[in-house]
Amino acid sequence: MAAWTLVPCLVTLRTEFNTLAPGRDKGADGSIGDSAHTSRSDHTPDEDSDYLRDHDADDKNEVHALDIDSSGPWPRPFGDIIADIIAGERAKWLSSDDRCRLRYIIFNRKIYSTSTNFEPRNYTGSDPHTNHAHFSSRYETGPENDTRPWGVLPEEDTVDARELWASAAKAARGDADATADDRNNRNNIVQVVRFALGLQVDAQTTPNLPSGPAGQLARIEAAVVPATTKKK
Ligand SMILES: [Ca+2]
Ligand SMILES: [Ca+2]
Ligand SMILES: [Ca+2]
Ligand SMILES: [Zn+2]
Repeated sequence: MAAWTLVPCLVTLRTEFNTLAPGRDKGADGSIGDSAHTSRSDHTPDEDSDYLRDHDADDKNEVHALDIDSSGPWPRPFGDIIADIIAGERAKWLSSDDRCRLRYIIFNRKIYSTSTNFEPRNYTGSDPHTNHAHFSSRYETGPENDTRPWGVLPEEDTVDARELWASAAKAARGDADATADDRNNRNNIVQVVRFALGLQVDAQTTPNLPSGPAGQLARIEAAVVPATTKKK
């Protein structure tokens, strides 16, 4: 059997490393190892190996290991990235309602494995794994195909409404340490509130406020719009 694929979870992991550092050195990267029928390495396509063939439930010829060159250059230390991956896998492994995807990681003379709840043990193999990290995945179909983020990439910025409001209030009060971001947040909130109340107004013009909902607008504006932007 010649054609083979890397299991989807490890494809996602590799993609995250590539996205984090598009120009990284890939000299020590690797997925497929040898295809000898006697090989027990996770780098060997499983259906090619007499030993691995029955490790999983399917007949897809899959590689269950990935090597990532450690040299980067990375935007943050490679060891920190590996530590984050280990922490994520450990949390899933110890959780009663989640499943980790890795059986073990080897990096920098240490091995972190499910058998020790991902606590480090000394790795004494001939290759100290300093120029690359090795990831071996599980053979169960669920974890093989689990392509949730690995945490290699920074999380998307999220907006906390309370933080946003506190920031806008800072600008509205004219606090000495209010920043340009605080003023932008204030202006954005004012625009959203005006839009929500159906008032088409120029930011530099004091609206001629009718009664009703506009009364609320007046109170909100009093709170968030500094006096300096109001026309006398
Ligand atoms: Ca199989
Ligand atoms: Ca499989
Ligand atoms: Ca397979
Ligand atoms: Zn390896």
